[in-house]
Amino acid sequence: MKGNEITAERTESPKTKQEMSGANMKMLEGKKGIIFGVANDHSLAWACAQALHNQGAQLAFTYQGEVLERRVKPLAESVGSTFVEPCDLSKDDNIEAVFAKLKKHWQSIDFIVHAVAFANKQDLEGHFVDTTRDGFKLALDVSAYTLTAVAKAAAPLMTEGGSIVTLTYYGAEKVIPNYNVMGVAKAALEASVRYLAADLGDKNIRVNAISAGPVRTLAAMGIAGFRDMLKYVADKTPLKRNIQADEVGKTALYFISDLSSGVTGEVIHVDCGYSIMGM
Ligand code: IMJ
Repeated sequence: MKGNEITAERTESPKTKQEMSGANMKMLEGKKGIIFGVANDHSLAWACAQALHNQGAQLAFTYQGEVLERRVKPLAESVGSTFVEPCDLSKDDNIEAVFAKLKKHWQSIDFIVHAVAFANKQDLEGHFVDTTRDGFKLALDVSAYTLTAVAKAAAPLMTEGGSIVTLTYYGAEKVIPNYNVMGVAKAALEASVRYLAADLGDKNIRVNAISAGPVRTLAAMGIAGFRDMLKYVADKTPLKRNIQADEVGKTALYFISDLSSGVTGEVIHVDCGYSIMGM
């Protein structure tokens, strides 16, 4: 036996310096997960997808409606995804259906990226006090409850533990002009992260949120004065700039990889330090 081992060692090709150091070992090789909320190539969900794909993760995607289908399908294809399905997260049967298909496709999954929000346009201008009951319900349903809905559906598939990551914004903590009902929805989302983390911890499922600084995405397009907001924020941050989408992607990679194995229920700010400033 000893002799065989020595022979085997001799016949192995010599390892390069890079291989020896593990520098080309991918962090998410063999990991599988689903990404909700890609709208186009500027989406923070897409930045997460790219960061995870670069580390060897296999990705599934969903879209809502034909317009998004045409945008998401080519993006998904470009990262080798073979699972791209329609899903309206405001419908329980859609969520059930997509996780049933996912179970057939992969048996189990390791992670979820939830990057989904919606409020009526008229509720993102003017005064929060004018929010209607229906507008409030819609914003909280789509932007907050959907995290709990997907966590509940995904937990049985996360047989080896898992990581769930969602996106939030500083408007959950402090009043931001025009963010209005979305601020209340994000506050509910951040509290949901903590309650879900407590519930799912015994299955080794971790739940965390990334509070991203403002970025030019579809979700920010058409927001009155968004350009001015970007400049205002950049001037005030310690780093004197706005964040880039890939910085959110890299933080998602941290949360989904083993690097964050001891972290759950957390909201991390990826905002160039904006939120630490008092004046
Ligand atoms: C959105 C509104 C007001 C101020 C805002 C934003 N700031 C930022 C955003 C400063 C950064 C973007 N953001 C963090 C969001 O969560 C956006 C959510 C959103 C955007 C729209 C636009 C189109 C629409 N409904 C929306 N619902 C949610 O009809």
